[in-house]
Parts: sequence; structure tokens; C-alpha cells
Amino acid sequence: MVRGTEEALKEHPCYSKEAHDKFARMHVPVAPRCNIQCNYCNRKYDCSNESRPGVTSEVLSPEEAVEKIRAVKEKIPYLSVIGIAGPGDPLANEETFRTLELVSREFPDLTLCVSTNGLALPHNAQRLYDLGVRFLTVTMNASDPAVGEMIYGKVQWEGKTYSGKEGAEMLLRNQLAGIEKCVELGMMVKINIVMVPGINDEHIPELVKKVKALGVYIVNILPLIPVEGTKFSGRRAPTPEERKKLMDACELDVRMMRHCRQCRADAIGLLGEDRSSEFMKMGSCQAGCGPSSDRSGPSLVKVDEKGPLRIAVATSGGKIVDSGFGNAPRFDVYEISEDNAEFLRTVVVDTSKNVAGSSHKEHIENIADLLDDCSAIIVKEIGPMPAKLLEKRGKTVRIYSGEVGRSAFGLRGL
Ligand code: CLF
Ligand code: SF4
Repeated sequence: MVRGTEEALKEHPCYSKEAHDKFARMHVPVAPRCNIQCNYCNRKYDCSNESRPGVTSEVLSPEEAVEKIRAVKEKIPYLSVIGIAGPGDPLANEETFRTLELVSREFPDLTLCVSTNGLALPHNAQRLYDLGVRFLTVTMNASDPAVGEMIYGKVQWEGKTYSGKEGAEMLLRNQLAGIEKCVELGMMVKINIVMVPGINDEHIPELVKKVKALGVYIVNILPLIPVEGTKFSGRRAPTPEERKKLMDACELDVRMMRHCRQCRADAIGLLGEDRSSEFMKMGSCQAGCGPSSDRSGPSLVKVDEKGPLRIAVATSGGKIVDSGFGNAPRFDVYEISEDNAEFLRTVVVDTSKNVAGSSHKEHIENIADLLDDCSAIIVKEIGPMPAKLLEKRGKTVRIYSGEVGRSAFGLRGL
């Protein structure tokens, strides 16, 4: 039985601003294939320190997804939404439908949410509805094919590949027809728009008016994330001021989402706290530094044997272990000896160098260089790539969330 949509709306962290810091969503990455190519998308890079749509550290089968939901639900009782948002297009993957079926059967209390490019939506709207989906997002960046052709590469539809204006026309036509059908069925439709300065920024108000007329519930204008290896890698993201100005103007026509976190395809937790690395598949993290407490667990930092030991802690303010390895703005280095921890220095990291793609790898290597005199690193989370790199360098990694103190260091007593 599907939960009442009104009731579910109040607990949906993306659709309701009031819910965003109280209820969690979990994305299950069961959909690796895509049927179009957006000029800003590159799904090649895979690292849990890289947070943007299209990125995941693992792809799950529908059965694995259900198993993972069981584990997450136990740890996160305020989980309210299961979303399928990639890493490709959910509707281009039959696994999406199998997952929805299994999840709705086992967890009728959870709300189902799907995010799609909309190409296959007219053919699947009824199917999604019948499986219990009431919250649907379409990422739509243009309503004019002349603008659309600058954003999309190829479009694959019914065994043929289209490009240029023809491809954009096909996609936009299906998006509009799909949105109309979903609204008619009574779904809460959200439109995500990627704002690309110089390409669609001036066209967005017209697009918003068009989708508003179709009866969408809310619109979300996201900034372009320029990603290496894509056509738009050299383009700039809009400034926060430019985006705010556009959102303010469009808000006169439609409800505007302003709390989006541009989540990964495997994001888990409240919108502001991604806990996906805590629940990674056993063995997916090469250094064995997976979740902290609910599986076999990371190796604890050993402070005996070889005398003084230097440990780096990922902490933004010095008091709490609150950062991932790749996105930490600062590490505090401690020397541990004879059951004591003595503060040595703070290492400040230039996070502006943390750009998706190969520069991201350089960023990770630079941090490892800065912490080269440390034998162990304590972080809130870490992805497979940095974990492997640290393992190669002989470092011990500990995943820990909580205060920087004796327990974080693995020391006994208070
Ligand atoms: Fe996921 Fe999207 Fe559903 Fe939310 S995300 S499928 S509607 S449950 Fe939310 Fe993440 Fe922004 Fe998406 S913050 S990227 S809007
Ligand atoms: Fe990437 Fe999504 Fe565009 Fe497909 S629809 S190319 S997964 S951004």
C-alpha cells in the first residue's frame, strides 16, 4: 500500500524544506546505463570524496539494494525516502523497476522517489505509478531545441541514435509528454535544471513558465559543476549571486527548492551529511577501511610497539572528526606515546584544488604528501581511491565520527 502523498511530502527532505534536516534519503545505485549524453556528465570518476550526481562507489543489484536498505534502516531510523538517481538514467535500466517492486513490498513505510532525464518517461509513467512512485524528478535544461542541442550530445531512442537539434527535439518532446502524464496521474513532479552560464541561463525563466503550466510541484535550479573529460569542462559555474538572482526571478512563477546538495547516486543520510561510505559493500574499500562499527570494522590505530606514533585527524574545527579524507579543510597532527596524545601541528588543505577528475587525484596525493610523517589517519569517511593510495603508502586508516580525543585515537580511559 502506498503511503498518503500529503503525509509523505511532509517527510521528504528534498520536497519539503522543513523535512530536510529531520528526515534522511537513501539513493540505491542500481541504474548504471544512460540513454543520452549530457555535455556536463562524466560517470567515469568514482570516489566517495567526490560529491555530485552521477558518481557512485558501487553499483548494486536490486537484491543487494534491498539488503543495504535493511542495514541502513536499522542505523538511520529517520530514513524516509528511497531514491533511484543513477548513476545513469533509472528508466534506461530494468533493474530500477525490479528494485521498486522489491522495496515497496518489503518497506511500505518508505517513500519511493525517482530522478530521470525523462526520455523514457511517457512509456513508463504508468508503470512507475503502479509500483508506488509518487515523487518524480525530471532533469530538464531547456524547452527550446535550439538551446537543448547545445546541452545534449546524443540521444538514443528505440534503437536509433539522434544528435543535434533532432536529438534535442526528441528528448524535449518526451520530457514534456512524460511530465504531463505524471502530473495527470497525481505524482509530485520536481524539475531539476542545470544552470549553464552562456547556454541556458537566459532561457530558464521561459522553461520554468512552461513546466509550471504543466502543473509541476517544485523547481530546483542547480549550478553547473564543470567536470574534467566533458564538453563543458572549460565552462564556468554560475556564481552564487547569479544563481540566486535567477531563482528569485523564477520563484514568482513556481515553488523553488533552495536546499539541494547535488547528491551522489549512492548518497545516504540527511541532505547535509552523506554517510554513504559507512555503508559501502564489504571489500569495496581496498584498504579495509569501510564502516566503523557495523561490520568487521577498521583496524584500530595501534599505539604500542614502535614508540611514538603520529596520527592525523580530519577535523574542520579541531574538536570533532567531521571530514572525509578528500574534502577535509584541515588535519590536526598528534603524537601518541605512553597512552598520551600530544598536539603537534595543524595542516591546512587548499580545498579549492579539489576539482572533479584527474585534478582530484592530484589533490588526494598532495594531502597524502602533507601527512607523510603520520603513520595513521583518522577520517569521517574515505573513498576507495584515497584508501588504496594510503594503503600503498603503508598508512593505517581509521573511520571515526565523534570527538577528537582518547577514544578516537584508540586510547583507553577518559
Ligand atoms: Fe534523491 Fe532526488 Fe528523490 Fe531527493 S535527491 S531522487 S528528489 S530523494 Fe534532493 Fe539530492 Fe538535490 Fe536530488 S538534494 S540532488 S534534489
Ligand atoms: Fe549523465 Fe544523467 Fe545526463 Fe545520463 S541523464 S548523461 S547520467 S547527467
